[in-house]
Amino acid sequence: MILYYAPGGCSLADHIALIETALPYRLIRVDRGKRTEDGRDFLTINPKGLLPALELDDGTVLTENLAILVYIAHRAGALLPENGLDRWRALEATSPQRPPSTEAGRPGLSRGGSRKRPRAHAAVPSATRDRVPCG
Ligand SMILES: N[C@@H](CCC(=O)N[C@@H](CS)C(=O)NCC(=O)O)C(=O)O
Repeated sequence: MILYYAPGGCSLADHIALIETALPYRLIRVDRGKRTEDGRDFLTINPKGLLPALELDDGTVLTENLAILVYIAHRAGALLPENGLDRWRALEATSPQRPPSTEAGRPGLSRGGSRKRPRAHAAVPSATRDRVPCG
């Protein structure tokens, strides 16, 4: 799988989920001009132009953070309980995630990331935190 990401954006949640589940993946960074680090027009990958996007091994591209997070959890059989209130609480906790920059009223893909949200940052297990280059 390939996670298209930008530093400090909502793709960080998917990156953490990939690390936590130990599924194989690689990262491709997308810049503000919607160009991938390997020189492609990101709009050919996600015509909505938004991150995150997850490219599956067969080339299918999933978009929308919640869908991607549930896909990763389903694929790994981890992170999201199958039944019970814990399942709905996990989705409840996931839904409001958004880039810190939009919380401040500015558009996404800006810098700052989890440094502006020390409590959220602290909630990420340190072993995972140390491996995330985009937070
Ligand atoms: N509904 C989308 C929203 C994604 C979104 O807003 N992504 C931001 C980064 S966190 C983005 O790509 N912004 C770039 C832009 O607005 O051009 C989702 O949940 O995945």
